[in-house]
Amino acid sequence: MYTSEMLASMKNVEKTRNERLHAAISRMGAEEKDELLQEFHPDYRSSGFQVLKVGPNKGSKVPVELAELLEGHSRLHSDQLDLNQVDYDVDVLIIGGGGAGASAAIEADNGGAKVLLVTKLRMGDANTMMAEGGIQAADKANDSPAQHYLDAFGGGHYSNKPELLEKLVLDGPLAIKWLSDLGVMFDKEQDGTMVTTHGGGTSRKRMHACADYTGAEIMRVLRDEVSNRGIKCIDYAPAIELILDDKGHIGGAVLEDLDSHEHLVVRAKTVIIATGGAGRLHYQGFPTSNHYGATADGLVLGYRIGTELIYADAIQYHPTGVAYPAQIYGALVTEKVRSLGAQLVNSEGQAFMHPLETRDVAAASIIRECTARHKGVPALDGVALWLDTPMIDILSGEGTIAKRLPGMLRMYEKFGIDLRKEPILIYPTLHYQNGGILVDSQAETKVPGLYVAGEAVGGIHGRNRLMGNSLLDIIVFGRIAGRNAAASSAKCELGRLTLAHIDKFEAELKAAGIETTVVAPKLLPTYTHGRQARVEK
Ligand code: MEZ
Repeated sequence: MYTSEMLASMKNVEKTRNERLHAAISRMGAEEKDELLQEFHPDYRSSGFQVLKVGPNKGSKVPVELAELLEGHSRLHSDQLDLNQVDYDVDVLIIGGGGAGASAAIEADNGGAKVLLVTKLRMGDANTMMAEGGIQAADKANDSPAQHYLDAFGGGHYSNKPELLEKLVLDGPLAIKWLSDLGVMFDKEQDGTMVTTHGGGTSRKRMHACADYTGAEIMRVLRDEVSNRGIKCIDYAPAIELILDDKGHIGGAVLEDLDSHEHLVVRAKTVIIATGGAGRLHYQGFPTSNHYGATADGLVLGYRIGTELIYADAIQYHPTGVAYPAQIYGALVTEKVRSLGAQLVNSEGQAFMHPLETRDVAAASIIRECTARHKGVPALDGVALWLDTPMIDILSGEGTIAKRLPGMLRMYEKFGIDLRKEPILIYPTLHYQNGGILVDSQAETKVPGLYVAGEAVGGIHGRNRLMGNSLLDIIVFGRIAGRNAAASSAKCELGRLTLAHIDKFEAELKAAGIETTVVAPKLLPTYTHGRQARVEK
């Protein structure tokens, strides 16, 4: 399956393996990391960013592709719909059907609220489903939430919002228990204790996993729970605009039925944005590990009604995306592969960094190796590095890959590559938006009644998230948002519904001299045939 050029380079990896098995690689110092990031991390490439001219973050830089959407036109005119003609009238509207949305729905239901969950694709089509390696929580005797806090704070370059990070780590053990009680089958030792491993930047083994399909297992259970409770869900119905009431409180959303093109008006006393990430915007041309619907919709909807973004210029490139073969280009190779012993190795068979540096540092280091140091292996249209997977079974015992990484093994087997015997080729892939909408510790934005949970939130992870803290935040903040939205809806009297903010935003665009044909949210990635493709089938 590998080309002759790749096979020649692979010989170097095999030649040095024995020596590398016993040689410890030291971690980089703080100064070295800073220099590396500034020179090689894509967040520092000025051509990838644009300064916003309108909205709450006017004057700040965000990725060019996101700026176009944030400064795009609404899909609606303010007077296009009669907002008295309400299709759904609910207490809590949840926009997004991933782990955060589902957790919020369960807690809002516990709170006695009338809940509606709407999703652009299908319930569970979300980055949650794609998460592989695990979920962090400090629930072992040698660990503590304080230790977890310090790790995440360091990994986030000390920029995490303290009140959000505190909630994350304190609620971590509870989140694992909640998921276990619902039926998530975490990996356990013979005696029933949880199997935990390290992730990049962790000082304790606190990654709980369900083999290498942790997110899929969590989503399976959450989706079942939402369905068993009879919570109303509508698929293929993305929100295309938020609605306010005449006092500036959130009032609901307009949905678009992707089959009929009809608009549906949802009157809601509270709204939770749980729309996930932006990988499908392919910042700076990077491939992505994200699901098909990850187009930053929630950020766009929130921005237009005045919610502020934080760290929208901090993007996570997962160090190990598939670089070969083409059929799975950009897909995630879980960090757990390195937690279990695989090393990153260049074309000459040299290990050039500690395998568990934080993700931003690891991605920048790989890019440096491939560009400035010219030690990449030609793969498809670019260059890549080796991830020496056969080291895992040598270091952790034969059968470890089959047991702990069955999904990864199967994915590569389809293309004739046995990662127990051969290394694999990787390169950074666009994985996560570290930033997002600013919320307080109750998951509420500055717009009363509007909450956010999951990847659409910014600030929890600072400028760089650690592995496994995203599966944790969707549970912790999904539950907080659901609980609070239910409680606040019980006290809410909505005023007259309006879409007047669309005119206000249009006026801002005009005053800033922005002339654009872009309409947002984008809903589906550029390379789609969209609705037509579905109809033609
Ligand atoms: O948190 C993540 O992004 C994660 C678990 C990814 C992975 O490498 O498996």
